[in-house]
Amino acid sequence: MLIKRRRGWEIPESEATPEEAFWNRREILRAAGFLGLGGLLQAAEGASKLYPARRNEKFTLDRPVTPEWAATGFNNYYEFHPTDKRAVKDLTGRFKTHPWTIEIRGQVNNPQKLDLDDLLEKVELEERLYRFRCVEAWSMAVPWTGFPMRRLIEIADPKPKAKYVRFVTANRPAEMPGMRKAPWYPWPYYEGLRLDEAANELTMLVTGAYGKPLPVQNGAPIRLIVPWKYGFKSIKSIVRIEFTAKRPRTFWNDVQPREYGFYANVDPARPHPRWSQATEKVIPNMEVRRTLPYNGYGEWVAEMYTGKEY
Ligand SMILES: Nc1nc2c(c(=O)[nH]1)N[C@H]1C(S)=C(S)[C@@H](COP(=O)(O)O)O[C@H]1N2
Ligand SMILES: [Mo]
Repeated sequence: MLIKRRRGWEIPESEATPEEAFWNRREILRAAGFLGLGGLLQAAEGASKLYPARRNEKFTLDRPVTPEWAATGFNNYYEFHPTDKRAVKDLTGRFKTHPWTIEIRGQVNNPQKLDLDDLLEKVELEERLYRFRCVEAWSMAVPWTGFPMRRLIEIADPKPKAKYVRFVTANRPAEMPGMRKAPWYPWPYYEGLRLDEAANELTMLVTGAYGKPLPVQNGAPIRLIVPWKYGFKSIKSIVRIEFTAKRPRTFWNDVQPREYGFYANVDPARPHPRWSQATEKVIPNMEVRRTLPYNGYGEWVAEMYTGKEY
């Protein structure tokens, strides 16, 4: 799948798996000038053992799962295209997701640079069905594969001073054409959560969707998913996670402070300055549904808030 997505080639998995075939193929293709394919094959081989992961049945939906073609073909990812959601998936071909390192730093006892393959051996992946609500009033429902952010917090072991977590996206203009198209944005994309929000049972670090490795357009190789908040909090392709004493700045709050707050909890009663948030259009058919407070996750998260956070 990874190969097909990245290169548009058809190589059945059975051909990529056996050790001998793998090395032969790699050498042949290298000789032909396809540098880096070995890494892709290795990534695909490792990934085939991780996906699909066991579904956690605790998280159920009140609506159908969004068709995969829609969730992977309609994306907000400004680094690839700042305006055309349908164009994003076709602009991802240069983006290298393997190998991948995540830097953990700040107010922690275990600052480190973590190789993603090593991290995925330490944690247990599971699948969860979550609703996903963009601040632009569209929504979807996706089977994400990942692990609770809480596991990463345990690995980092925050000091008492740590009160917030800051996340930063990859900064690779040569591989992310939207960054060059829209140089006025304060790249790289950055987001933040309060530490208790990051440790909430719902908060996931996601590496897969639809039982497969995450496509680049959805945030490969690793993104955040915070299902009770507007989608822009769910930052993609994370390279740095920093634990801080002070509340970090966030990308959309810096760009449009009047329109996007730090908390961004889904709230049908608080309109966006330019549109209502009372309803949402469900992709791909765009049927209208009522938006739920905390996107329907109040039972898990409402107790963290006074109701005045925005
Ligand atoms: N780095 C980065 N992360 C991002 C964005 C982005 O432009 N860049 N867009 C956000 C927004 S506005 C939404 S709605 C979701 C979209 O996720 P999806 O493409 O998987 O639906 O990603 C969020 N994470
Ligand atoms: Mo969004």
